[in-house]
Amino acid sequence: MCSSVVVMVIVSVALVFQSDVAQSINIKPLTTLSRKPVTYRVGNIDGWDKSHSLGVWPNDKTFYVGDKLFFQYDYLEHNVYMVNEKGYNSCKINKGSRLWTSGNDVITLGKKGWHYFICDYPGNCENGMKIKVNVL
Ligand SMILES: [Cu+2]
Repeated sequence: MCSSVVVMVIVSVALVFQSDVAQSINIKPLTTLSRKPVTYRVGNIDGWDKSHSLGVWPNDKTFYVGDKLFFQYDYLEHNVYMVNEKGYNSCKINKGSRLWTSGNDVITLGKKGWHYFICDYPGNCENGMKIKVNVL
């Protein structure tokens, strides 16, 4: 008699505890964008420059919508065009591409998918002054 009451109490306590744990797990689902936007300095210490191997610069990074690319460069020798894939591969400006020229350009990655950037000063893109980043 007495022992069955004790068992019931233990079972009830266990059930309450269990439902608390289940609720706390369900409160906050994980999302892919679980961090604040990040601003990346393109080319790290070298900046946006043809002396740097820019092609591999994005490889160890994960870009999300809202992140920014900071292009720093000598505006008398370089610029930044956002082009399409064909423009990236051919190093030629396509219709609808966008241009930045300040030497201190912060460009927001506003949507998912591939983004392509090149410098269109003669020979620069052909020598590796271009990057492509995939935005998640
Ligand atoms: Cu250039």
